Amino acid sequence: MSLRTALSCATAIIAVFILSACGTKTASQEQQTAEVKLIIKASNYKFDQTEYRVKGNQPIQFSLETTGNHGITINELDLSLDPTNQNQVITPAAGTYTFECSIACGSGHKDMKATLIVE
Ligand SMILES: [Cu+2]
Repeated sequence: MSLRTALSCATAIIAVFILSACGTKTASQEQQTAEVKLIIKASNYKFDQTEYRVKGNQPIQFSLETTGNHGITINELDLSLDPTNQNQVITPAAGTYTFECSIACGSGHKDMKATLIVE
């Protein structure tokens, strides 16, 4: 085995360890609680605010409280909430994220839009 091969093997092994460490972290986040919470309420056919503000770079528990079949997806943040999955903890990066209802819920669906501002 050449030195180069040995090094790439070692790199691969280290990468596996790092990935499994990340996996452990994700598992603990699946408890889905954090001290900082943002509750987004959805109903037919609006969100309770047009603009939500949070301080970023900390774990935030996003909670969807919904009357009716509504959801939120923000792909950039890997955030996805719906009536069957109402809580998710993420550590969002600063930015402005517009989102809309992710479920084809009815006649007012297209009006269900809001903005998340992460400071
Ligand atoms: Cu909808």
